[in-house]
Amino acid sequence: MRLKPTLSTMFVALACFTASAQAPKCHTDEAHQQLLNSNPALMQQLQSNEISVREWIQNNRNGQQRGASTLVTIPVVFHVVYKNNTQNIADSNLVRQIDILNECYRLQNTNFSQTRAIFDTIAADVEVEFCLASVDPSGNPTNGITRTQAPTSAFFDPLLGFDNVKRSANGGKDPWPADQYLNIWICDMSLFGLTAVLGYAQFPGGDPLTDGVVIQYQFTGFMPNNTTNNKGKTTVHEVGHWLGLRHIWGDGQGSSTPCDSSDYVDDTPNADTASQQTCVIKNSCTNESAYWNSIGVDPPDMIENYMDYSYDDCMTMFTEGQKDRMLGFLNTVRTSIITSPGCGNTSTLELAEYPLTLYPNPTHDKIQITSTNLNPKQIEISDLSGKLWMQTDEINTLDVTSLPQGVYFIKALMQNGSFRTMRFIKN
Ligand SMILES: [Ca+2]
Ligand SMILES: [Ca+2]
Ligand SMILES: [Zn+2]
Repeated sequence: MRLKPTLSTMFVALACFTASAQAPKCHTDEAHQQLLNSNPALMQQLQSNEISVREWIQNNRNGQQRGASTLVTIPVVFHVVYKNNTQNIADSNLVRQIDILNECYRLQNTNFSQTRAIFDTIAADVEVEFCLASVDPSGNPTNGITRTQAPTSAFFDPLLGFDNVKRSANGGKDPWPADQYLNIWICDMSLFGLTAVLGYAQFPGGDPLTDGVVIQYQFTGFMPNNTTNNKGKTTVHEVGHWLGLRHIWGDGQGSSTPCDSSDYVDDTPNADTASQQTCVIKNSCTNESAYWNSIGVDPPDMIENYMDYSYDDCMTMFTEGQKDRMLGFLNTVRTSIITSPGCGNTSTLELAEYPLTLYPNPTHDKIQITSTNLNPKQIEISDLSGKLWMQTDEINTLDVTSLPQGVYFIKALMQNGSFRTMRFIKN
C-alpha cells in the first residue's frame, strides 16, 4: 500500500522543513500522522494498546516490583540503501552504532557524569540490549547488514519519498519480519541538497511492512565530520519511539497550553517545546506531574533526555518512567521480539520461532506447508535468481510438478503482514 503524498501532507512536511534553519531532528510525529490518515481504524487499535501497556506497568512495575528486570536483547538489521559510495557507510560505523545503543540503554554512556543531580536518581538502566542479527529470515547466517544500490530515480525525502526506502519495489529494501527484527534503514533523505530530517520511527502497533526506524546516513554511528549530532544519539532517540516513547515535551508546541501536553511518563518534567538542539538550561513549565508534586519540586526541563531535541553531547539518560513504558510495549505489543531467534544460532531456528515447515523436502511433486500459529495467506515461489515461478492463495499443499529441478525459495506472507522465507529442493 504505497502512500501518495496529498497536498496537505506535503504542506505539513514543507512547513516542517522550512520552519527551522536547522533540520528537524525527527519526523516521527509527521510519519505517525500520515499512518493515521491512511488508516483511521489504527487510532482505536493504538488506544487499546495504550490501555494494555498501562495495565502491564500497573501489574509489573509498581512499588517493589520496580526493580531489576529481565534483560531483553533485540536483533537489529541495518538496511543500507545508497546511491553513491559516501552513503554506503562502513560496517564499522554500524557496529559502533550498536555499541552506542547498548551504552545508552544500559546507562553505561561516559557522558552520564554531566547529568544534573536533580535527575541522577531517576536515570534508568533500561535493561534492553541490541545485537546485529546473526540469523536471517531464511535461517541462514548473516552479518545483520543488507546493502541495496538505489536507482537514481528513487526518492526518499519527506516530501515525495516518504517510506519508499522500506519498499524494494520503490528503490528501497523490504523489511525483515518486524515481529522478529528491529529494521533500521540508512539512506539519504536530503531535499534540494539540504538535510531534511535526521531520522524517524514508527510507533509500536502500526503496519508491519513499514515498522522500524529510518536514519539519515551522516548521523549513524560515530561520524567525526559533523560535530553536533555525531555521537549516534539520533538512533537512540528513534529506537525510543519504536519502543513507544513520545517526545519529552509531549508535542504540544503551538497549542494554547503547551505545558499540559504529556509524554505519558510521570517523572519526565513538562516542557513547552523541544530544546531546539541547543543545550541551554531552562524551566519552561511550572505545572508538574504527581511525581514532582509529591516531592515538592518544580524541576527544570530535562534537556539531558534522549527524547528531547538536544545535541548528542547534551543527551545522557532515559528515566525510570520511560523504562516502564518501553518495557510495557515490549511485553505487550512487541512481545514477539523478546523471543526472536535473530541473534541465535541457525540450527534452533525452525523449532524455536519459525513454525513454518515444508514437507517433504526435497520433493518431486507436492509440498505441504504447515504452521503452528501464524497462518500464511499467500505463497510465492521463486528461484535463486529471484525469478517468480508461482504465486498462490492455496497455502496448504502446493503442486510443484511443473518446476524444473533446482533450489527454490518459498516466501509466505503471514496474516499479520510479516513474511517467512524457506528453501526447498525440487528433484
Ligand atoms: Ca512527563
Ligand atoms: Ca518545570
Ligand atoms: Zn522524535
